[in-house]
Amino acid sequence: MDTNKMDWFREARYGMFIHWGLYAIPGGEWNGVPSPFGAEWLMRNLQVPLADYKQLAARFNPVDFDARRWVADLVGCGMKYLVFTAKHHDGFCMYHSRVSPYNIVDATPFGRDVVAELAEACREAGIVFGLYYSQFQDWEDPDAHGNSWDFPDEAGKDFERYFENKALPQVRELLENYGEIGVIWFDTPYEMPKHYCERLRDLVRELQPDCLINGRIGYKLGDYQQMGDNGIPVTRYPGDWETPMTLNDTWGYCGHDHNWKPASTVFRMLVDICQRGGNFLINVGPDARGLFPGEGMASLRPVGEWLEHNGASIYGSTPAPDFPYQLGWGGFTFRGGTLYMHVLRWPPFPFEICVVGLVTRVLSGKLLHDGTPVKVIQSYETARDEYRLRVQLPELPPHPYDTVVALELEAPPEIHHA
Ligand code: JFZ
Repeated sequence: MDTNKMDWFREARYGMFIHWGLYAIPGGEWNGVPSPFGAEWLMRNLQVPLADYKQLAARFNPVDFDARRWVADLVGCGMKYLVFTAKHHDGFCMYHSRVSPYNIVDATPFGRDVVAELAEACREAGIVFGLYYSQFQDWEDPDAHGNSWDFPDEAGKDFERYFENKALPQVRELLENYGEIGVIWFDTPYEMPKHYCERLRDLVRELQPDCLINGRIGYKLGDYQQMGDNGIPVTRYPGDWETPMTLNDTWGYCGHDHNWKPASTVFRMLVDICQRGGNFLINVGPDARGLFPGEGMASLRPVGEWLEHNGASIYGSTPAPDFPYQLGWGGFTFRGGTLYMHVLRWPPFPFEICVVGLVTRVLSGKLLHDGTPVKVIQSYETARDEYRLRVQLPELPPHPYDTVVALELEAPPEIHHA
């Protein structure tokens, strides 16, 4: 892939996904019945009649929505890009669409263009702005995929009509009316015929050639590989890729889902993903007032504080070479001649980590966050044909979740498998 186009993506490594729409109002429950799986799937999971679901629009008035505060929170959490749901599967648009009146400006008392306000707030903050668009599923449209309860006559559906009258013109207006878009994040292409996916790809290339297309456009037409939801590769994974991750167990706001991932898990996932060469896109589902769930943010804020002094080990990082052994203490990332050890599990007395296999000479070692020198001893054991690196750490971990040791190397890291 064209390196200029991917540069911001590879530098960012860490982004915020935001799922926000009419589904934030029911918050995962309809007439007292909880929706299985994602709260944003409530309409389909509980087969809510479109006529009933649409009435949510008249109630949507998120008086606490403040785009600049959202973006300030995102920046404070150390993220470098935002992907926001312009239209999810329910077909409701969180921007002023001229294609469909089923949108936040024309159909709600709120009447403001959330995508426009977020685009501006991201521009002001230097954050890359991306848009999620559900191109195949649209439960408001009689010809799109997905609403089999209001529109049961599958044979009578004319996908071409939906594509020409809604999906394609909406992708066009998103790319024409909101400035520079960093990524168009398509989703659930399912059985969408390839030629439609190619037309979407061509439209993005025509209107904003530098806008990335994620893997869920289908048929490998995207600029990077999209992992399955919450899918982290078990080993280093080639090329550019991104893991989308829920913070609890749902993308849209769900009032009864308190299964928040603790900060320790977010740290581990960030290291796991970056050490294998990917981007981490973690989700926040704001409530119907436009507020981020405080419980979830409590897991994200410590990562942002940590990144202020350890960001060099994440932003722009690349995978370290594969070591021959699983690293029980954490993992390595690499950038610009420095190998970063992410120590997630502090060693017991004598507080030393031994790594086997690094041939390259280490010129110096230090704690990344404050520069405290760290003693490094390297040796080669002939009989076992083993290169051993011993890193001697302080008794107590300076950080509760991830202490980073920066090892300046004499040359690019060479690994030896005995
Ligand atoms: C899709 C959406 O249905 C969901 O609501 C959310 O927006 C998520 C980010 O994307 O869900 C998926 C899509 C693909 C997979 C799993 C869930 N997958 O490939 O495993």
